[in-house]
Amino acid sequence: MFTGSKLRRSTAVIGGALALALVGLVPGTPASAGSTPATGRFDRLIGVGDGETWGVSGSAVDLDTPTSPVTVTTTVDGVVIATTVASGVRDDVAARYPSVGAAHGFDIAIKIPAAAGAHTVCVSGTNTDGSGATSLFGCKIGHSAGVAAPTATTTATTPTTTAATVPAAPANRPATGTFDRLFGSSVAHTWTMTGWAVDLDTPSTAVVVNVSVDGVFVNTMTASESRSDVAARYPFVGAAHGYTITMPMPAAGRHIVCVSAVDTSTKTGSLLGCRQGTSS
Ligand SMILES: [Ca+2]
Ligand SMILES: [Ca+2]
Repeated sequence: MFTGSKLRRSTAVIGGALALALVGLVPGTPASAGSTPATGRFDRLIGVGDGETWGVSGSAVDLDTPTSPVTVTTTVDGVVIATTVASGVRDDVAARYPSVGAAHGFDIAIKIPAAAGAHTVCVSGTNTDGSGATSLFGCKIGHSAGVAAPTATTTATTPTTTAATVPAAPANRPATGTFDRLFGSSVAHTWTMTGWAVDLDTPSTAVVVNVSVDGVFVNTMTASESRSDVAARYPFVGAAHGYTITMPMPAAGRHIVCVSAVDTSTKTGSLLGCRQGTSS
């Protein structure tokens, strides 16, 4: 059986426009002691105004141990950059879930990546049962303006003559797209991912999309299926950019499925989204 969770969509952050599945803080009765994963929310990714740091905030709880704080890990572009304990006061959490109390918030500052462009910030929480199992709370995209080039302070001694103006090469645009749905078939015992992907630098070329489950690469395909809705919305790219990927259902339990699209020139991947599903 499959119970995909997409309880809330978050749009953008700091100029970003990627929507990702977030897992809501949902109270429930654990099937057995220690079996419930940590759950929580990645509420905000914001520039704090100093131009050097982003604020990352949300809440986390493990319903097996509702009064113990959950350890929360923040990654930027897949690299762990902060681990913190979610024990800050969140009166709204206590008001909504009196049994867990208020001490479940996190609000940290991370250094803005030096490289200009979009960066994917993800937050996950660790199960308090000691297994080390983590749950993805959500991902958001932040845009870095980059580290400014040093200002020239030397005085010009020998002015260059007739410096040729060489037009800068157009900046590469990373592949982009969506991860629309994750659904399962208990009959075929499969999971299916759908969405679309395109590289705007080469809009008539189908791009490669990669699928990972729990961080491990599992599948790849070329996104070339017809998606009339994509063509309607982005006439300049056409329709042939959809993907439908079906794979064997993973082992019983909760899993995080992520899809990325590969840039046609740089061959680097852009995260299109992550979704959680539970197989049995
Ligand atoms: Ca637990
Ligand atoms: Ca490109």
